[in-house]
Amino acid sequence: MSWFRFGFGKKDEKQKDEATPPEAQEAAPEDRPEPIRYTPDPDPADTDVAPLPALAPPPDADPGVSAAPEPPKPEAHDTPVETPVVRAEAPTPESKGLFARLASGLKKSSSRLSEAFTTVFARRKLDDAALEELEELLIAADLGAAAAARVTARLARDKFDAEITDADVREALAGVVAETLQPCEQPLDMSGPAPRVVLFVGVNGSGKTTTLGKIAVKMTREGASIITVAGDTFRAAAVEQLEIWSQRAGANFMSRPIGSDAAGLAYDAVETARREGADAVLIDTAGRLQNKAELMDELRKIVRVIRKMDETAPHHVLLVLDGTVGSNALSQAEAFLEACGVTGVIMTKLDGTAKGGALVQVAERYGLPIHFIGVGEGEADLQAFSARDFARALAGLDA
Ligand SMILES: Nc1nc2c(ncn2[C@@H]2O[C@H](COP(=O)(O)OP(=O)(O)OP(=O)(O)O)[C@@H](O)[C@H]2O)c(=O)[nH]1
Ligand SMILES: [Mg+2]
Repeated sequence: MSWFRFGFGKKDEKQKDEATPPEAQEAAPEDRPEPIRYTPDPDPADTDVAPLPALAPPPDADPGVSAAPEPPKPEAHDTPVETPVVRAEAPTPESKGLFARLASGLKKSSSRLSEAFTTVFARRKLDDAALEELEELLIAADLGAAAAARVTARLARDKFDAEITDADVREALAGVVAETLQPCEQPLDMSGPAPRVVLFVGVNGSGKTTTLGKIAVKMTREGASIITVAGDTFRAAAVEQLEIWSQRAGANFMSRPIGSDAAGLAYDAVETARREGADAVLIDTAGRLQNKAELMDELRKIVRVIRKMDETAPHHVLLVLDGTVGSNALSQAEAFLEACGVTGVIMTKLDGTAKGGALVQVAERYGLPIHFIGVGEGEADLQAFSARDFARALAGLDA
């Protein structure tokens, strides 16, 4: 079963109009994610960033810092470029295996809750004291005050003064969580004029590079031509890590020597992708704590510089959140949203965390699209986000 659906092989009327410079093209509204985006002012100080001549190597070439130059392929722009549409599939019976994976991943979260439910509701009617205790418990499980209050309100409405079971609480919890997350369940839409530019941001170690690698693998398997960009120019190991993922994916890979300007590399990559007719550019960035102003400024610069090449880009700014950090995810979302206009969220490490409930708080406060969740380190461990599955797994219920 494919995790993504690409629209290859069909002419898309939203494709690039060759008569219009890409800079002047407007993405159709439906091509854009939710309009939760920060629009930095153009900064003339950045005009010194010059396009560099590096070219993407062919997919089967050994990816490297300076790929052997290839002649440009103007024909890629003369004929309609097939547009990839990366969408999550609707949950089907075949996705049961995936649910089992998520459920076992979220077991720590769900068993923490279920132990608590058992304690609170053993031999007890649903009275005010029990409701209060339950609410505290849900808050402690990183669900946030608002969602916790809705769960208890629902139980109070349906079951007040009655004997209630564990299952009643779980169903109420799953229902509220699914409703909260439902509007955020959105596929990563890669339709629109190529190349689509995707920036991966987040704090140190949240899973950016791994997630980018997983997505690159899925996309290239569906036939997309991808350029991966080692925008973490601080650490050699980070460059190497992405290069390995890119080889695995058969994606073109671009990097620059350690210490180089990440924004310049990003600009170069977008220019290369346009020249080469690549479908998408996936740009990794260095991890940065959300309270480090200088580093957050570097992200702003990357976005500004990319916009000089294509004012509609980056088309997605994906915030990669580590599912084990709990409520700290909120301040991360706030800071990255302000700095670089996050358009969507991916939560990783949901395999084995007791803090998975934090996703509910992020959804509640910021309403950002949630595209995927990470449930392991391997390339298959990336799931299209399903609000219902997440909610049921969190509540310890079957699919
Ligand atoms: N269990 C688990 N581990 C993950 C997941 N995603 C990433 N990891 C691991 O988390 C660690 C950090 O992942 P990276 O992809 O290097 O994180 P990063 O955000 O790029 O890190 P920096 O570049 O240092 O900021 C690695 O060991 C990954 O294998 C996941 O969904 N589940
Ligand atoms: Mg990294």
